[in-house]
Amino acid sequence: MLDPAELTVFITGATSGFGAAAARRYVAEGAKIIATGRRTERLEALQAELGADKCHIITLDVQDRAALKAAIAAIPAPFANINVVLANAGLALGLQPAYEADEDDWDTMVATNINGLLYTVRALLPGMIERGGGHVVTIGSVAGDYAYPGSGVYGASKAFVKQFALNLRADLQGKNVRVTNIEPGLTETEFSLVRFKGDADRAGKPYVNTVAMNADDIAESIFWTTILPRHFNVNRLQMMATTQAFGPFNIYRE
Ligand code: NDP
Ligand code: 8X3
Repeated sequence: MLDPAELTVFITGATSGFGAAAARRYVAEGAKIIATGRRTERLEALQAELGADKCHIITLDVQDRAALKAAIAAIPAPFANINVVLANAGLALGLQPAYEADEDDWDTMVATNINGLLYTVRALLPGMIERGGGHVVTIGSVAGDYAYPGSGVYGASKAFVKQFALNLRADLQGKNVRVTNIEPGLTETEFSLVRFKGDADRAGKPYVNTVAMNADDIAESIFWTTILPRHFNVNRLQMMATTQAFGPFNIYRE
């Protein structure tokens, strides 16, 4: 296993959910992290909790390619040797069928889940290759593997992430950079609150009378893939709550 103390992890979406849980997990094991997201107060609270020697923070919207590049160029020396990128920032908006969906929601999901992830990975990969290797972890979803009504552009964006991660593997052969796409199912975070735009009643429904996964479960899986011996690459890791499974194919009848 790799020594986590040798890892410097750049995390997008560290203000909540998987990203915040991963930040805590890595620092608990001795790694350094660069925590990013749009909500500065949350980043500051995370840094106060984890310590400025272990947690550098950058207020960042992944949709802003120029800002992302400038922020990465300005990372202070103790945090500059990034060898893990956790491209986690993302969101679902709405659950309407495609013929009723809000096109602005589509734009935001594409700009964040696809473009933001691409900008993040593109900006950080050359440095990792130059320094001799590293690991890109992308956050996909079961929604990128299976269709469900209302998944629409969200699920399609996660299918994009999955294929991009696999294509990266092909490009990075011989560069000592690993790539893993993590594909979780139902996990209780702020995801649903964001999807339903702050409607807490609606957002809580997916988690009622069942047991979902939690952010620490996913952080543990992310962490595990990145400390495996260097010769070993987990390409894709799909996980669900034990309570979640598959429905039958659905046949419409008049
Ligand atoms: P949360 O809503 O709890 O966290 C999402 C994070 O993404 C926040 O830190 C948010 O930070 C950040 N983010 C959103 N938009 C931007 C942006 N434009 N720029 C920078 N950061 C942004 O949800 P999760 O932790 O659950 O989601 C994390 C990832 O996991 C997402 O990609 C999601 O699609 C995926 N996922 C979630 C599942 C679930 O059931 N929870 C299952 C499968 C995948 P801020 O608002 O401060 O910018
Ligand atoms: C989030 C999981 O099933 O809500 O990616 O789309 S799901």
